[in-house]
Amino acid sequence: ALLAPDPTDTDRDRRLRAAAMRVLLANWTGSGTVPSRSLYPHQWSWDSAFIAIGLRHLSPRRAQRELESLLGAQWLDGRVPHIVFNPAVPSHAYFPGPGFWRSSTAGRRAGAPAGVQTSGIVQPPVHALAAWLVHRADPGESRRRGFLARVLPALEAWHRYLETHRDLGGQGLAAVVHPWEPGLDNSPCWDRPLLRVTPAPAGSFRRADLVHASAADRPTDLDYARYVGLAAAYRDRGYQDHGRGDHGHGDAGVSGARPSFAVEDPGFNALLIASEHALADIAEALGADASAPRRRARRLTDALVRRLWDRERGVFAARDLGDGALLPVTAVNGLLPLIVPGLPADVAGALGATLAGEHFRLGEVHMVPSYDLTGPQFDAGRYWRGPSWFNTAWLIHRGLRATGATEPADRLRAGILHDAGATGFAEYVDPYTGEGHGIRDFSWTAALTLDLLT
Ligand code: 2M8
Repeated sequence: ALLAPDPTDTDRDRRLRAAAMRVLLANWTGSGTVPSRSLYPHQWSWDSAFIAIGLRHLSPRRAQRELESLLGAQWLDGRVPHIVFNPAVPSHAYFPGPGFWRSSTAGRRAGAPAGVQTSGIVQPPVHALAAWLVHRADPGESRRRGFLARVLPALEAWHRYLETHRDLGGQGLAAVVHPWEPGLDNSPCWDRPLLRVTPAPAGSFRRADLVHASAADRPTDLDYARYVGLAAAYRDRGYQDHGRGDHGHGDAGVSGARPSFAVEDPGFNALLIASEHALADIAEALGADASAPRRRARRLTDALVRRLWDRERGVFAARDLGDGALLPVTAVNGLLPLIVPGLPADVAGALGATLAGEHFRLGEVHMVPSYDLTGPQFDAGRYWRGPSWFNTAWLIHRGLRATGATEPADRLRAGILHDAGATGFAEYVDPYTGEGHGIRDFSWTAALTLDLLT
């Protein structure tokens, strides 16, 4: 009964909608939205995309500006940075801040903007999908502001960056070079590839997150030492990649040719594919030729299935480019290809079965756990090592709905709304108890709740 949809619960929905709007209004800074006033006081890349998807129901114009302000910090090589720093926020409020990334100097060769400070890594490309959904919320307002025409070139350049510079495996998929890039920071997926990364010396940096969240809910100090060591090495290489699009390969003065962490992630690539389809929809809406993005989406889908589908386990897996092996870890990123339009029917069917099986237990636990409930690393409260998150649940809900799996989609929707309301828009929840973890009034939780209510 816990997760059963209740169509009569309209009062609850009204209150929840108003509360979600209040969170989005409070976290709006004038040109974008912070994920959280306390823990994440800057603009984050994939957060902004999810936030825009909710904000479109509150203010289509604000939703457009959310995406425009993020894309305004794009680098000349096409990358959209994972954080755009707000200069008004004190430097001790978040680590690693602008003084660590030094984008405008260390990122000069890659074309980092001069007028704004950003990080140098990326996050999943949900932006074209978000732009398309924002347009559809109010096509008149979108056309008046020339929204699609304005964002299309930036989105094209962003996808081109990922499909060339980041094709580190040479097989047509985008690789991530830091565990922060797929957005599932401390997922057990990255434990093995991270063993090759030299941790930054203890005491060489100072975490800011533990001021706002419990240590048991966050990555460990050793995780952080590796995150910092890896990011510093990328920065010291001038944020140069060595994929198909890079001419700087082997240049004098650029040390450490290959990243020590390089992984093809199924979630990241699934979102890229969904966004290529959205780019095609955007091109069609502008009366332009949509065949190139559709072709790219098909090629990426073939590569995704060929490279990352683990038929035996019935789930997608990340591929470690360090040794070329498929990582034997079952986690929520392996389910995200459910959102890929035109996924082979047997693959989609197997994913649905996995979702319902012992590893994720859809309908029996709260939302969708971030990691295998039966896995040896499972931890119900620690960040991406078990807790259920609202953005991944929203994506899986969307995939289920699109593939006609109405009954599980309805249950998941009801579960998301219940958990959002019961926890005050928590960042993540314990899949067994539903207890909120991390911070509250978290923006994408509020935004995606609002989207499901509309
Ligand atoms: C978390 O990651 C940041 C680093 O990017 C952090 O821990 O400081 C992740 O949950 C990530 O997916 C999310 O985008 C970010 C902001 O909400 O927080």
